[in-house]
Amino acid sequence: MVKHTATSVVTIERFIIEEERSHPDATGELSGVLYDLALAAKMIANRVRSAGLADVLGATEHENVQGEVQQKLDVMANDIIIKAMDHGGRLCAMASEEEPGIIQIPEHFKCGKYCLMFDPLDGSSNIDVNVPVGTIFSVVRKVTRGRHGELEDMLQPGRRQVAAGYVIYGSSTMLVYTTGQGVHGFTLDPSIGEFLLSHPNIRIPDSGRYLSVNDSYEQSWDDSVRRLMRSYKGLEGDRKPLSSRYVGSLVADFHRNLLGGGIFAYPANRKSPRGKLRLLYEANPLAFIVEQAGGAATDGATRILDIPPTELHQRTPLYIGGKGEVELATKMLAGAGELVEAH
Ligand code: AFP
Repeated sequence: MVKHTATSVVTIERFIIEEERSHPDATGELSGVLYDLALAAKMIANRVRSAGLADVLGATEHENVQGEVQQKLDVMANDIIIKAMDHGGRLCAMASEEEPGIIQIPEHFKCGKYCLMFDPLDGSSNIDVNVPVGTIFSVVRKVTRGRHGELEDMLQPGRRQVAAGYVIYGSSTMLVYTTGQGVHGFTLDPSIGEFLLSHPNIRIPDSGRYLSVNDSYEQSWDDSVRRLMRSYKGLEGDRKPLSSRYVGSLVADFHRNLLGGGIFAYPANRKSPRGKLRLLYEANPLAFIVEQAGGAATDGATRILDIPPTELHQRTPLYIGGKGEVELATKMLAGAGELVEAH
């Protein structure tokens, strides 16, 4: 691998190729998937950036000047990813949080050995108020034998992911990914249209700083969850209190805690007994990333990456962040009862 110095410019393409070279048996297919995703991210970033100008906010049935029906930004992001990924010959199927079933590769394109699962624009209810949103993705290897990908290929436990990442459309656009060799972050340089390596080998700090949870659900949490949150806040036990930060955009909350330390929690509650977040499109990819960065993720009873998925849009409670904070969740929620155990 080339030694990267403070002054060397490392594009995401160069980085992916160098990572591929360290695997003598790699065919380049996974590199191609990642590179196509980076391209889709640039296209989405472009739309998100001009959201206020291009009249693409919110739902609309209006036609634009080209006579095309204007779409909501999350539908646009979904279409951009599908169109960027369906023809490369590397994927055998996709699944999106925006679509009810598996997205097949059109017959006239070659099928490959990978499946892609993604949340095209997470936190999209925040777009109208200019709060960061993100794209999350997960790649697994096909396990069935036919040409097309099947449900069985998608429903693999998260520990079988071969790559996962997210893009945050914030004050700058960043793409963060892992292929199981650490977590690396790239910042989009808009002047040259390239993602450049800006955060090599991200490690989540050992001592947490932030607690990200939507406190307004407190009244419908289980008692054990309430006690856990009081411990994080230093109101019970002898822990130093964490600082509360909650954007309500998972990628933004996760990214801040990955760099600054702490925990993001979306517990089960009485209204959502399985939590809100999706196992395949949100919890699994972020769990792979956090573990690669030295952190952990659990649903309160089981390591996220060990949960056997049973359906595409399955939800799960999520506690994700630094090892110490997640261990405390596991300890305090152990045997906590049906709200937590129901995943
Ligand atoms: P939207 O895509 O509807 O904005 O939901 C975002 C999200 O899935 C995730 O990004 C947040 O962490 C979570 O929901 C926030 O949910 P609450 O509003 O219930 O706290």
